[in-house]
Amino acid sequence: MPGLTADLFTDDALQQPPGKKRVGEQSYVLKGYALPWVERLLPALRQVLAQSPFRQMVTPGGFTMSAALSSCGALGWTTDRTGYRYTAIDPNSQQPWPALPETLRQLAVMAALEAGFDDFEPDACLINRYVPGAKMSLHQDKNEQCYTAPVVSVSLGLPAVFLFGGHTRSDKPQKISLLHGDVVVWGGVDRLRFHGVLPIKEGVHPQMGSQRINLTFRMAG
Ligand SMILES: O=C(O)CCC(=O)C(=O)O
Repeated sequence: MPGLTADLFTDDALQQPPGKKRVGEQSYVLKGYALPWVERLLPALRQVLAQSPFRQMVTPGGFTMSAALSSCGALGWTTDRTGYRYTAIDPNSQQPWPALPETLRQLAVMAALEAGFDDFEPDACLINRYVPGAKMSLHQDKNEQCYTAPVVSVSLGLPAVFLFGGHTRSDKPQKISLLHGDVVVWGGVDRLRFHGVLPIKEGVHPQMGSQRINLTFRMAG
């Protein structure tokens, strides 16, 4: 239904009111926060992806993740049959991951500050690409060396329903609607909350096409 898709993404729909919504004791959704950065961010992202293209990774349990992944920064997150971990080397290219572009770093630092976290210096940016149908199961981010720094997550492209759970897998998650340019920051007492993404619905975003890209910044080392 191409007509319907186009209607959903008129320019009006992109004019989201900026706002800060608290979704946990130390967790915020910053509506539209990344919109002013997008023009600078996309060329930087393209360069990163030319160096370390998206690939689908396999979990230790042998499942191929539906989201395709890449990374930039000193450390990149990877998974294979031997486990989840951060590495300094891209296992595909056997070269260091691309450097974290300054624009991306600045966006992450400013968003963290906006959510009340000073001194955020990300050394890892995981880049997830979701095509319609792709999802991310509920999980905790636990491969980082310490949990004092927040997680900063930037959404681009197709809308998503972000699941923001509690500290146990069985806690009923909040369903948070995320649009192009929204940023979620969680840290402090919320740092280890379970989170995930429901399957992405079919659609075409005017700037990003038929995909959702999520950038997740962390202090991993
Ligand atoms: O795509 C998202 O919004 C969340 C990504 C995520 O959960 C992760 O990378 O750990």
